[in-house]
Amino acid sequence: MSPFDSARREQPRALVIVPTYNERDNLPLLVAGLLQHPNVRVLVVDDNSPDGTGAVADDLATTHPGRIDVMHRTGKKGLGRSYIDGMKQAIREPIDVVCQMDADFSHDPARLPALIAAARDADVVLGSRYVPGGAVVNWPRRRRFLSRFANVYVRLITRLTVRDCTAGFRCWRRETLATMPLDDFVSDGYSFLVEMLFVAAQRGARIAEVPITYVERRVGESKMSRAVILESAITPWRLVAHRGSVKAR
Ligand SMILES: Nc1nc2c(ncn2[C@@H]2O[C@H](COP(=O)(O)OP(=O)(O)O)[C@@H](O)[C@H]2O)c(=O)[nH]1
Ligand SMILES: [Mg+2]
Repeated sequence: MSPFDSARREQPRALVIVPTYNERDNLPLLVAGLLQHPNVRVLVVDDNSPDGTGAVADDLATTHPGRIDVMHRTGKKGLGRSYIDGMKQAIREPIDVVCQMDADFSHDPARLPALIAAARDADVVLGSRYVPGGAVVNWPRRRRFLSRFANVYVRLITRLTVRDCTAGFRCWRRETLATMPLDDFVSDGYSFLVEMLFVAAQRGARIAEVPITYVERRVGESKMSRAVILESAITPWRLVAHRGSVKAR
């Protein structure tokens, strides 16, 4: 065995969950970027995208046997449910860390190793826009403001101390994720991300942030909606109201 082989083996084994809805043009490039890294596998969770992303994912799975899995769901049931279903499968796999990221290149696959490396000393790692070195590119002023405001709002109400509570690029130690009450999460979208982080913090998880540059998608459409924003406004209050039950679980 060459030293190179053993170095490869020492890299943590990662499974990256990528939820997709109409990401046909983005997915092949994203997968190519992710598979550059050793010991990385991908789980695509597709909500029966009308644009045929599911079939594109199946083709990728055939081209890269053992490295891509595809979970087909029956319709658009939301980002939160997709992540939960993906995570339930992921925690049963022989891996060290479970990562989550968007399919639209807002999260650069080249940053994945930095998140995985930080999980050596943390239970959850966030790819953060709002720590020194982090940045947002191509967001209109309104979207920038909304995200900044959301973070101040969430931090004030929940007392979370991380800078980017709505970060969607994350890496979990598998054991940490396995102890999370996945069936109890009820929210979707950004709220889901905040809810998971809140519960992890309540349970004493060590949370780290590594800087990322978040780039707004160039291809396809955002699924951000008014309902998503409304849910995000209510969720922090709901979380603190039920704080006790979270801890006890
Ligand atoms: N499976 C699944 N994926 C979704 C759903 N909604 C959004 N996504 C995916 O979640 C990621 C983030 O969504 P996006 O629309 O870019 O939201 P934004 O970045 O907040 O504007 C992308 O990979 C989407 O394809 C959904 O209902 N189901
Ligand atoms: Mg996006």
